[in-house]
Amino acid sequence: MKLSDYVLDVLAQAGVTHVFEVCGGSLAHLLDSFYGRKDISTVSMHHEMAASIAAEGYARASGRLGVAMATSGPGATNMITGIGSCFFDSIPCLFITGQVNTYEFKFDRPVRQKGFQETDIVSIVKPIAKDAFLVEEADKIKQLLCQAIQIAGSDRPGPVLLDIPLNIQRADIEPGTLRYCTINPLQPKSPDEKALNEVLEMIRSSSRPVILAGGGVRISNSQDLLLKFAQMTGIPLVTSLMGLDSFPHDDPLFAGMIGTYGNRYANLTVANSDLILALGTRLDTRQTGTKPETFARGAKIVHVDIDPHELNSNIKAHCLFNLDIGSFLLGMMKLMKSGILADGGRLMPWKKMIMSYKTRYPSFRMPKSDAIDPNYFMHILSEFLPDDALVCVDVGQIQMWSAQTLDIHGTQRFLTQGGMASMGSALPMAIGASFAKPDKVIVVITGDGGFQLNIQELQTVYHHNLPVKIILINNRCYGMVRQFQEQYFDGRYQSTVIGYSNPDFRDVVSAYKIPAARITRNDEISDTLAKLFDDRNPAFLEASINTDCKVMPKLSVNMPLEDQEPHLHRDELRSNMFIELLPVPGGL
Ligand SMILES: Cc1ncc(C[n+]2csc(CCOP(=O)(O)OP(=O)(O)O)c2C)c(N)n1
Repeated sequence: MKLSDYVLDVLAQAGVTHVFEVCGGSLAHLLDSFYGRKDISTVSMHHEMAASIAAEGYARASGRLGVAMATSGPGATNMITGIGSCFFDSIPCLFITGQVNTYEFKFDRPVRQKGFQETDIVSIVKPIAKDAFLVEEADKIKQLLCQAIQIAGSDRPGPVLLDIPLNIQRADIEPGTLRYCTINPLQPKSPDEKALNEVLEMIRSSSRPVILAGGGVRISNSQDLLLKFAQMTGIPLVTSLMGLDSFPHDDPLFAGMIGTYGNRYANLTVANSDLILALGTRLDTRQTGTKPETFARGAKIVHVDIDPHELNSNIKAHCLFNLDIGSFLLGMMKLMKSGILADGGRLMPWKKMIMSYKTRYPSFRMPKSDAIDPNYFMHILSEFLPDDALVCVDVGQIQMWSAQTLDIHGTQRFLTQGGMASMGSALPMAIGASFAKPDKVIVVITGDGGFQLNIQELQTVYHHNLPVKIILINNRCYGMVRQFQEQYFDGRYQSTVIGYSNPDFRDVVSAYKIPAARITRNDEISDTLAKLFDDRNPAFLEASINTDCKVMPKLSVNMPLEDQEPHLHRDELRSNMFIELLPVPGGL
């Protein structure tokens, strides 16, 4: 059979239903193999960056392998952003690039290029992929394909790239006789019972414990176990940005998102804890503050991560588990069967304190003027979001306003890029998510800057009539960088306001035949959102806000997690603390 047909057979067997691509000569045979197939189809995008991120969105939304394809040269290099994002955020994706015929390769010759668009994509992506292979011989396809799929999904997931030259794509193969590789996926390690018992002891003797849930919880599909564990132990829980949708926000144990732009109540909770169970989180400086030694100074830390290199990397923990989160939680719950952890009210004072943080420092306040307040907008949006909506969030201030205030509950998801944090990622991510979960309403939250990076994908939304609701928060600038310039560059808004402009988005969106509305006042939010979610058709809403809106609270460089801007009066901050304040604000 033709090798390109075989590739699609294997992908379909692996559960892949859609492949996101932009066509090109070097992809010709692979694309031709889709013709007439019912079990697997293409989604033709309008930029390979968007195709790569759509595959990422498909994988994030479904937990299944995401696949994108692009032609050699510019097609391949345009996919780098999505590949890197999957690497940093541990998303299982396979990227297939077409390549010039092997007999057109330059190999070791000291020329820059031989075949048209010949580009060594394998070497280019190796530092940001779990692995990358060039299929040089047809009879290796079975082995390499199976290896690529397994590597992408196993252990700590991530992207793998397969570069398939044209003459290999069209080769005739006999799959039954091909070499096959047997990779033994890492057997889940069983937790060391003695170490788990130590953790139990630590929990029992702790009076201010907190669980910190990261992206690893969802990646290991452990969100249900986590809920059970939290409820069994009664331990309050905060999340990182990546872990935001790993726990229902309407559960009384939920205490917000921590970090530079985290909720003040979440940061205070972590700062004052005496025990942190950090699950599937890197504890990077956006979570801990730039001086890790100031982070949760009074706490013992138990750190669980599937990747041994992440343990003791930024923060030194007291107890380390190189484990899948599910194995850790199951191990703990097995020990707890004997009922030793019944909370019995011991944690009540701690929970009351967390409640008082929440009441005093809420994630939004009632606006005092007509102008749309972005946190208030997110609060109202939560009321209208369907219980199973998938929210895809772009990068910038809008990412932080959404994360601070949206109430994620039910089977809602919050999908956003953490490590790569590429502007323009939300719309293609929503397209991928929509194909993975066709029965769900997908919501895009984007800024005016980010929207323009992949605005062409409105055509993909229109073409497939996807139930994608796009919400654009328009501050007419690159707000996140502008805020930075206001703080650190005396308000010199070079390239964020100066030199920046955007079009009338309603006109642009209408040209793609998607209905578009615009609001400017808080009192318009509810009615417009009600209309937006009235049906399952694509729709667009622009909410215009003031250019100088800021994301607050914010943790500045060198400051300890509890001391965000706007700074609390010293006495007020002290009244919130169980542990000693640092002598000078931010200084050590
Ligand atoms: C591809 C890319 N280029 C540049 C950046 C740097 N960057 C981060 S946030 C941001 C501003 C985003 O502006 P906008 O989309 O309007 O959202 P806002 O911050 O105003 O809410 C920029 C330029 C980035 N993250 N990604």
